[in-house]
Amino acid sequence: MAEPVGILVLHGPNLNALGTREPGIYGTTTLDEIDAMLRALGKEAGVEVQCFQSNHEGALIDRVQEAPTWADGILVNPGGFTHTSVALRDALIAADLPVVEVHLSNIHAREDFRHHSYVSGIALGVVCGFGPTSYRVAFEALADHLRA
Ligand code: DHK
Repeated sequence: MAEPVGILVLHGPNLNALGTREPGIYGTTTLDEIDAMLRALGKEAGVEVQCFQSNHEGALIDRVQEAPTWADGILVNPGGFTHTSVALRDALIAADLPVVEVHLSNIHAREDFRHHSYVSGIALGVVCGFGPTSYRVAFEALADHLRA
């Protein structure tokens, strides 16, 4: 029988405020609702899912460093750290797990500073622009990759 698959879901700064934060851009779905959807998808697919949000770069990096002890892949919305964090990128490279980057909004249709991501170049793939559906598509793509 195949080994169970584990996916770490990481959410960066300000994503705890989903639901009320700039609803015209990020929608009204809360982070708890997104995490519940991902856990349900994981349950259906036999994938262990652990979700973690932090507003602190170091706390996110700590989780990435621990991930290889139990996870097979990482789904990450780094929030604003997408566009600033060499340190998070370095941690993801060192963890040596497949990474899928996800964003609710289409970062390429927004301000210029959001067009560059430190994560995209080391990611298996990127899904952005579809609100909570971005997470579902990204999760399924990562789970399929891990099962293949
Ligand atoms: C979330 C954020 O917090 C922003 O800083 C990014 C991303 C976009 C999102 O669309 O999920 O630029």
